Amino acid sequence: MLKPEIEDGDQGLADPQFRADVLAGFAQAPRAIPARWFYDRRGSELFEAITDLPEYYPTRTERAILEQACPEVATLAGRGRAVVEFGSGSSAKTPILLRAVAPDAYVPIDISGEFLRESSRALSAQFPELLILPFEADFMHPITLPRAIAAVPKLGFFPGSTIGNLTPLMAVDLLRAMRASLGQGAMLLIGMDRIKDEATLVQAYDDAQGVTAAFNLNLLARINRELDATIPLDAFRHRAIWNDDRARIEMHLEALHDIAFTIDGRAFTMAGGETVHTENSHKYGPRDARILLRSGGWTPVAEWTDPDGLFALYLAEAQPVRPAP
Ligand code: AVI
Repeated sequence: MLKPEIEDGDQGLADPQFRADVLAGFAQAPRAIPARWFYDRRGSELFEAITDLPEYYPTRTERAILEQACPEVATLAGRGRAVVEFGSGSSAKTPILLRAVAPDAYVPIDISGEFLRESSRALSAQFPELLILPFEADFMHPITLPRAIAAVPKLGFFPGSTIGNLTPLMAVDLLRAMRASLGQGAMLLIGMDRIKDEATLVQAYDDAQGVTAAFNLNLLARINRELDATIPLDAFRHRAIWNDDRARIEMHLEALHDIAFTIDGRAFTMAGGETVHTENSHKYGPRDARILLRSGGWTPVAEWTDPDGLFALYLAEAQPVRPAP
């Protein structure tokens, strides 16, 4: 992920990429660690808890939009497609789409094989007639989908506003990769969170129960556990800030006072007030979303929102590949 990567989260060999990202992230200015490292087992549990919070409107709002929109999606997409879900995770919203579209096949793609197999098993109990082809892959780059669906037109599914966790430049790269992976004639159903008043946005990422704070701080606990680090957790606080210029919520971990610690034997210091930037969650107005889709090689064909305009779902079709000029 972009999406939850389930790992032991215990001792044992740390992922070399995790070590490299953390060491580089603490050494650079401003300090920053990629958000994908939130999702060890504890982080994934905390994210699930976030999706149930009263302040975190995106999950329940998108679910309601899907319930209303999926019959129309089925009409617009037509029969005989294969649904390909990117970063399927627990496939929580998938049954709504599968029931409406009745696809020829369902291909959940996730970077975590264990998670993928677990959720595919659960889904096949619910849809015993459906051909389910779990596919373990990093979908940030174009991928070759299973041969069994080579001749079938695809309907990509990317719910959750996970696209918002990428910078616009990376989001365009991802949309282009999806178009390359899904091929000619493909369609894409994608959720994007909308720009709205600052208070609603900040509360969604800084809830009263402190679950999002625990999710953010768990990254430091994971670094201590897996990279033999000595970061004093109680010397940090969670911050959620609306960056209006970039139309995004930023999550940071702020040092409360001057501190010194080691990570994998390397010494670091931070001054009180300094932060580590841990996540971006970009929000898109209706025009922004359509421009983003077009830049990524997709033509919007329909969009749905909730009565309060909090969240939006877009159906788009792959722009045909034209020979130059
Ligand atoms: C996974 N992603 C879409 C969530 C979001 O809203 O950006 C991650 C999240 N971070 C804090 N709360 C939720």
